[in-house]
Amino acid sequence: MLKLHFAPNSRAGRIVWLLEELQLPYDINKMSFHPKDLKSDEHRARHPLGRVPVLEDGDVSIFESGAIVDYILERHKNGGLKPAVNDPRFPAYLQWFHYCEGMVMPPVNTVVVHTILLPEDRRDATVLGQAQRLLTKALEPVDDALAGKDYLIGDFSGADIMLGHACFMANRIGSVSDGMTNLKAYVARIAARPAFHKAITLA
Ligand SMILES: N[C@@H](CCC(=O)N[C@@H](CS)C(=O)NCC(=O)O)C(=O)O
Repeated sequence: MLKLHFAPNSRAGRIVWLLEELQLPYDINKMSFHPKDLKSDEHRARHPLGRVPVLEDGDVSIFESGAIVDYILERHKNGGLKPAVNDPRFPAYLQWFHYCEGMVMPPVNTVVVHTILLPEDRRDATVLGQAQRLLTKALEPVDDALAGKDYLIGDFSGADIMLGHACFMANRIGSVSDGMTNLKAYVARIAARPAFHKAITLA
């Protein structure tokens, strides 16, 4: 049985979302988003930085949300929700899948740190402003790519599990402007998926 190490309001939601979309059975270890759980010796043995998500599957223990999504799709869904290597949509799939952690999440992290996580006297308005501008720039190509499409490569795929979740988070912190109409509609479309709703409301 797959076992997911989870904390609420985190990237672990991506894995719950995927498992729910695929209707795969899984166990869940719910931790609090707090150092007492995440930085415990027990959890550091699973993830050297004490982060989530971590997935266990028999003898396998794997971290990094993108790696986990790909692992599940390859080992447990026979490539479902992922185009085949010779499919014309494969390059776009890879691109948007990796654009999530590569380009969108770094400024999302900085915005969250300087608006929520740090105590007020340690927040830096200059750093925050830079991250917000960078995030807007990073989201513009996603808005463009979604013109005339419901999902990033047309059909719903693992790329949406990654980047769609990041876009939802970016919207939640107020970084998706009303002018990004394709992206706004995309976030609403994702939020309406029952599996996503289950993942995002899991506490
Ligand atoms: N690139 C990693 C990022 C993992 C990560 O930073 N997770 C956050 C939650 S979204 C975390 O565990 N933070 C706890 C901490 O930094 O103490 C992934 O995609 O899994």
